[in-house]
Amino acid sequence: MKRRTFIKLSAISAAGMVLPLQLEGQAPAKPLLKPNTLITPNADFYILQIGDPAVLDAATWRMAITGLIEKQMPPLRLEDIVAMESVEATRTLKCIGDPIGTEQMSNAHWKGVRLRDLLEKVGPKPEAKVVVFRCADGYHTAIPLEDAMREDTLLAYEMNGVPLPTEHGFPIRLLNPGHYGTKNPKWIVNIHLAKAHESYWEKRGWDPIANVKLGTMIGTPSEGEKITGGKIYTVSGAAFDAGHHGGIKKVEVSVDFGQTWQEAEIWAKDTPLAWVLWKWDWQVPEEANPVEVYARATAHSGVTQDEIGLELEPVGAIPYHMIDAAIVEP
Ligand SMILES: Nc1nc2c(c(=O)[nH]1)N[C@H]1C(S)=C(S)[C@@H](COP(=O)(O)O)O[C@H]1N2
Ligand SMILES: [Mo]
Repeated sequence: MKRRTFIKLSAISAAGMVLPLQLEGQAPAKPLLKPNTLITPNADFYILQIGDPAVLDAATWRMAITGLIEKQMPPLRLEDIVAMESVEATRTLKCIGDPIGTEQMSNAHWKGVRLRDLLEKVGPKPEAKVVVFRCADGYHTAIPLEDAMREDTLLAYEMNGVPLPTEHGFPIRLLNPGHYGTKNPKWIVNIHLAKAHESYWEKRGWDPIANVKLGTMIGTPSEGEKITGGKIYTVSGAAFDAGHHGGIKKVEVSVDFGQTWQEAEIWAKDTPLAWVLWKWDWQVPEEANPVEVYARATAHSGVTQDEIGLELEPVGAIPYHMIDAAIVEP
C-alpha cells in the first residue's frame, strides 16, 4: 500500500469508522485472528508426549492385534492398512492437561481406516471389554471396546495430505472422537484386547474416561496485550465440545466483567468433532484502562460454560477463558 493511502486510511480509522481489518495497517506482524485457519498447518499443530517422539521405519514397522480375539492374524504392515477402505475426517485434538485457553488444541484433516474394520477381522471374544494400545515410546492407553467399534473411531496414517509426521505418530495413530489427547495414542505397535487395563496417565491420577469438556479459548487478545483505545479490535478464538452436547451453537464475549455478553460470529466450522472459530469486532473505548476479556460457549443441547471457577482437574477444564489486557491511548 502507498504511504499516502495508508495515512489517509489511518486517519479515517482513528475517527472511529469501521474499516476492513486488512486495510488498517501495513503487513501486520501478527495474525488478526487466532486461530486464523480452520485447519491447523502441520508445522503449527501442538505436540505432546511423555518423552521423545518415537522414530519408526515404515519398512520394518509391524502392528500385531493380540489378546482376547477369536482369530489370529499376522502382524499388519503399513501397506496392509493403506490397502483397506479409507476414511477422511476433520478432527480437533485437545490435551486434558491444557490449562483453560492455552495452545494445546489444534485441528487437522486426517485420512485413515476405521478401527472396527480391523477388529471385525480378528473378532473380539465376548469377555473382551477394552482395547489397549501399546506405543513405541512406552506409552499405553485403553479405550472401551464399545468406543473402538464406533464408526468414527479411526486409525490415521495421513495428516493434512501428507503421511503422519513423526511427532504426530508416524506411521499410525488413533483418532478417538470425543476424547482428550490421552486417548489418541501415537506410534501404535500393538492393539491388545483385554478385560481391563490401567493406562499410563490413569496410573498418575488422570481421568480414565477423558471426555472433552465444553470449552472456548481466546486467541486474540493475548494475555497482557495492549489494545489501542478508540478503534475496532477483533476478539477471536476457538470453541469445541467434541460432539458431547451437539456441537457449538454460539460463542459470546464480555468485556465488562461478565455483566453483558455479545454474540460472536462463527466464521469457520466443520462437524462437531472439529472446533469452531469465532470473532467479535469490539469498538474499544477511548479511555486507557485495564480490561478483562471473557468468552463462553453454548452448545446445541443448551449447556453454557460456567462462570470462572477452579479448573476441574483431573477431568478437564470447563470454566470460561479470561484474558487480562489493557486499553491504551492511541
Ligand atoms: N505414544 C504416545 N501417544 C500419545 C502421547 C504419548 O505420550 N505417547 N501423548 C498423548 C497426549 S497427552 C496428547 S495431548 C496427544 C497429542 O497429540 P499431538 O502431539 O499429535 O498433538 O498425544 C497423545 N498420544
Ligand atoms: Mo495431552
